[in-house]
Amino acid sequence: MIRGKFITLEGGEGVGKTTNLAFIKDYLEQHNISVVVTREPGGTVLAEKIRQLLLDNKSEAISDQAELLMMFAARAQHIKHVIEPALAKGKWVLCDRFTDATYAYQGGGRNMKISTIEWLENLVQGALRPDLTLLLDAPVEIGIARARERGAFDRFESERVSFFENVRRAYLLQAELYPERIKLIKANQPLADVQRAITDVIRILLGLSSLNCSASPRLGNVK
Ligand code: Z5A
Repeated sequence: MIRGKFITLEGGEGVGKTTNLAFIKDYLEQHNISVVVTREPGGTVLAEKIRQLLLDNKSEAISDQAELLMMFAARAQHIKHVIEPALAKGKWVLCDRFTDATYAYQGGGRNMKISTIEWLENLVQGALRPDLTLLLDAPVEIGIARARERGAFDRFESERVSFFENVRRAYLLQAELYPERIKLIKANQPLADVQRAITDVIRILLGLSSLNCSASPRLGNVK
C-alpha cells in the first residue's frame, strides 16, 4: 500500500481555507484519489470537545501555556485516530490548519517560545510533517472583514488586529523557512484566481505538471 499524502491549509482568519478545502477535495477526487477532509483543532470526538473549550470566549481565561498544550493534546488524538490510519491506507488527508498554525498563533500571536513548540511538535508528531502546505495569505483587514460577516466572534476572533498582524508575520516566516513544503497563495484576489494558483501547485504534487506555478513562497509578493 502506497502511503497517502498529507496536505494542510493555513492562513489567518477569513482567508478562504474552508472554501478552498472543498475545491481541492473535488479536484483530487476527479483524479481518483480517496480523500479524508479534517480540521484542527478537532477531527475526533475528543479533539472537537477540546476545540469547543478553546473557542469558547465565555469560559474562564485560558492561560497561554494551557492553550498550547490543548492544541497539542487535540493533535495527538487526531494523528493517532484519523491522520495516521488514513495515510497508512493510502488516502490523502486534507487538513484545515495543523502545526504551522501553532507556530503562527501560539508562537507569533501569544509569543510562546518557538523551542517549546518544536519540542512538542517532535514529541507528538514524531516524523510526521505535511507533504504540502498551502498558505493562503491576505492583508489582515481583508480576512477579518470576510470572517466577521458571519456574526458572533469566538475566543480567537475577539483578538486585537495587532495579534493577527503577528500571526500573519509568523506564518510568512514559516513559509520562508520551509519554501519546499509551504506554498504561498495570494488570497486577496478573486476566488477563481486563488483556485487557479492552488490547482497549479496540486498538479505538481500529482505529477501532472512540472512548470513553475504562479504561487510563490517569496515574501515580495505580499500586500
Ligand atoms: N488555532 C491555534 O491558535 N493554534 C493551532 O495550532 C490551531 C488553530 C490548529 C480555529 O480555527 C482557531 O484555532 C483559529 C486559530 C486557532 N482562530 N482564528 N482566527 P478555524 O480555522 O476554525 O477558524 P478561522 O480561521 O477563523 O476560519 P474561518 O474564519 O472559517 O476562515 P477560512 O476558513 O479561512 O475562510 P472561509 O470560511 O473559507 O471564507 C470566509 C468568507 O470569505 C466566506 O464568506 C467566503 O465565501 C469568502 N471568501 C473566501 N475566499 C474569497 C475570495 N478569494 N474572495 C472573496 N471572498 C472570499
